[in-house]
This record gives sequence, structure tokens and C-alpha cells, in this order.
Amino acid sequence: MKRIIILCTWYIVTLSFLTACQKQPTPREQLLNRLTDLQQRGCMFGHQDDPFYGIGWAYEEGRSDVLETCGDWPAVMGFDLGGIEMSDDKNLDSVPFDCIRDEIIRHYQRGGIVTISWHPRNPLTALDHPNTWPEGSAWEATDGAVAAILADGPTHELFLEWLRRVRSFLLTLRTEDGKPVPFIFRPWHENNGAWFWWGDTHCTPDEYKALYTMTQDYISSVYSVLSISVVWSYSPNLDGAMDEEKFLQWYPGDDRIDLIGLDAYQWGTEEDFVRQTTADLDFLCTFAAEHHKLVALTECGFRSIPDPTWWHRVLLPIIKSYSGAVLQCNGPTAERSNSPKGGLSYALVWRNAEGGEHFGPVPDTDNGREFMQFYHDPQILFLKDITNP
Ligand code: BMA
Repeated sequence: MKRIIILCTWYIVTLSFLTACQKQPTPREQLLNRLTDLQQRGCMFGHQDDPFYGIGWAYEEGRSDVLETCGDWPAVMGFDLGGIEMSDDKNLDSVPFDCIRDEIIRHYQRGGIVTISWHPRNPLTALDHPNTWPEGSAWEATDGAVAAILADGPTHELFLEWLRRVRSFLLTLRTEDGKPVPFIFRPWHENNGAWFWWGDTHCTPDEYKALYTMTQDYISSVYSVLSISVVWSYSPNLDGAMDEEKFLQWYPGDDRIDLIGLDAYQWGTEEDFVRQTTADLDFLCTFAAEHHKLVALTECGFRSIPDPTWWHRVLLPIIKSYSGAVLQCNGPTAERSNSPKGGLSYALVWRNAEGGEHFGPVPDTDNGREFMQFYHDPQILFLKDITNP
């Protein structure tokens, strides 16, 4: 009898050990591990809507302003789902959702990293103003919209339908052989600004956190493959004076967030941009390291890049101060703190739309030529750097 018990115990222990060894990391774990490894090597360059349009062209397969400037794809590509909640065929920037799906899968298959944002229309006004701007849009920043869509709110059912549409689209992000494409999802961004209906002047911290949690729980419910393929990002806007108390008020929580981002544009003077961005990154990189989170410039740029040397004179030194091996990260004010800092995972510049709304390099222009100095820095990673280590 004793021998049987010993044998059974041995069998069970061995079996559990083998099962544990064989357990494959999920796509989400694989992406997190990859991001963590890459973060030690440098900061990836990202571009919003990269393969859809650029300056002087639109929807020509295989084209990209970044590729045509420097000969490589951005390591990270950003895509936006705004409009999917209305069952529109195209997103708020007129990109067909079918193209978005195809390019997400294509970028994943070429070894790139995908991040997805969402600018949903205003749930209180969108039905009356389905196609206008700013009426009915994410920028119609009415008070009370967040409260209205939470559980028991008058617009909760409508919002669940919106989430269902988002989830249905995300569930189609699979390769031909059925493998889910992992991606970084970044809903409810720039919430410390007043310009979106989910901004901090239009809801309370508890309402905001309930919104984030509800979105996450709906999309990643346990029976959904999205629970094993989504990396979750929280990305407030540039503040210039972030601190732990302020940050924690709105932060959805360590159990909810994998990657902390900062959306940082230069709208005013260069001096202000550098000062505010370094102050916020000082805080965020320290917080991220202490909380074991990734950190990124989830959006950044200088609209229409009036000074093309900005790439290597302004953006590059900021990124270099906050990227590379975690403990080597030395922000300008790092001497004030002994805390380890997390290095930037990526910096994504916004889309290259016509009419002055471009943030990326443009080939055969001074902007594109100056970008090369940024491109050649070994600490800035493009697709070839992350696929041929
Ligand atoms: C903003 C602008 C808008 C655009 C939106 C979503 O920053 O570029 O034109 O619709 O992002 O991409």
C-alpha cells in the first residue's frame, strides 16, 4: 500500500512538472516578454496609420512614408477603431476597417508590434449626430457621459452594444491558421485633458476607473481569446507636473495595466515641451519600474514638423535619456532619485495626413533627410532591428 502511494505521488508530481514545462506562453505573455526584452535594447519607433496613406498618396499596398524615407518599416504601428461602435465601414479618419484588419495582421506577420486606440463617439449625442464633428464625436466633451454608460446608467445597454462591436472586430485579428494576433490596446487615453468626453473634468476618478474596468472585463472576459492576447495600456496626456498622488487617483490599477504611456506633443515652445516631457517621464519611468510595468511615449510629435532638426535635436535626446537597459536610464533629473527607471519601450508619432496634419517623416523633404539622423541612432529600433536581433 505504502509503495502504491509513493508511486502515485511520484506520478502526480512528475506529471504536473511536465505539464508546467510544456505550458506555452499565451500570445499576450509572448508580447509582454518580447516588449520587456526589447526595452533593454532601445526604444522602438512607431507610426500611426503608417501603411494606409502619406503625403501625396493613399491606399497603395506596400507603401509607407517611413519605409520610403529610411528603407525600413516602423517597429510599431498604431491603428484606431473610432467609428466601429457605430457599425461604420470606415474609421473616423476614413480608413476602412477591412484594411485595418489586413494591415494589423500583415504587420504582425512581418514581425512588428501593433497598438490599437479607440476614439468612440459620444454615447449621449452620437445617435442624433452620427456623422458630424465635433457634435456627436469623441471631442464633444459633455459632462455625465461616463456616468450614463456605467452599470445602471441610462445609456449602459447602448454602450454594451458598442463594446460588443469592438470585441467582434478584435476577435477577427487572427492569422490564416487561426492564431490570435497579440496587440496593445489603449482605450480612454489622454483622460487628464478636457477634450474628450471621458476627460477628468467630465467624470470622477471612480467613474473613470469603472469605465476602464468595465471595458476591460467586457473585452477580455475569461471565455474570450482576447483574455490571452491583449496587453493593456493606460496613457494620460502630458502634464508637466505628474506626481504619484495625482496619478494614482485615475490609474486603473496594477492588476489592470501592463503598459503606462504618455501622449506628449509639442504644441507650444520647444523649451516647454522638453521640460514637461522630461518631468513626466522622470515620474512615469520610475513609477513603471517600481510597479513592474512597461512605459512608452504612446503618442508624440510636432505637427507638420516646422523645424525638421526636431527629430535629432529635440526628440532623440529625450528618448535616449529614458531608454536602454533599465538601470542605465538617466533622465535629466535622475540624480534626484535613486530609484530604478524603466526604459521607454516605444515612441509612436501620429499619422501623416494631408493638410498639415502630419507628424512622421516625409520622403524627399528636409523633414525626411533630418529624420535619417534619428533613424541611424542605434538606440532607436525599427522593424529590422527587432526582427534580426
Ligand atoms: C487626432 C487628429 C484627428 C484624428 C484623430 C484620430 O489627433 O489627427 O484628425 O481624427 O487624431 O486619429
